[in-house]
Amino acid sequence: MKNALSLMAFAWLALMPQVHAAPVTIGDQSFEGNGLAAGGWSNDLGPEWLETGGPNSGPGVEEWISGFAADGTDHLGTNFDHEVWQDLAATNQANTR
Ligand SMILES: [Ca+2]
Ligand SMILES: [Ca+2]
Repeated sequence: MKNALSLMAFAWLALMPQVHAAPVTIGDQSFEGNGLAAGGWSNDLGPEWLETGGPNSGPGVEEWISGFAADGTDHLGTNFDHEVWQDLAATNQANTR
């Protein structure tokens, strides 16, 4: 009987639908996409990134500070409490990575 229950439990687990993680694309994830010149900066984080106050708002910039590297040459700089985000094609589910 114990072997039959174990076999049934195994068969049930084998037939359960499985949830698989899928990669989520994050556009311009390192702010290298807008092609700044050395020492340059831009208020425009788009089209991938959105920010408080809408496109081209001043408190959020992409910048290239010579001598400072963060995964390439360009990085994000913001004023305190300024938000920058992307609306992705997938929603993060609880208890997933
Ligand atoms: Ca970068
Ligand atoms: Ca901006």
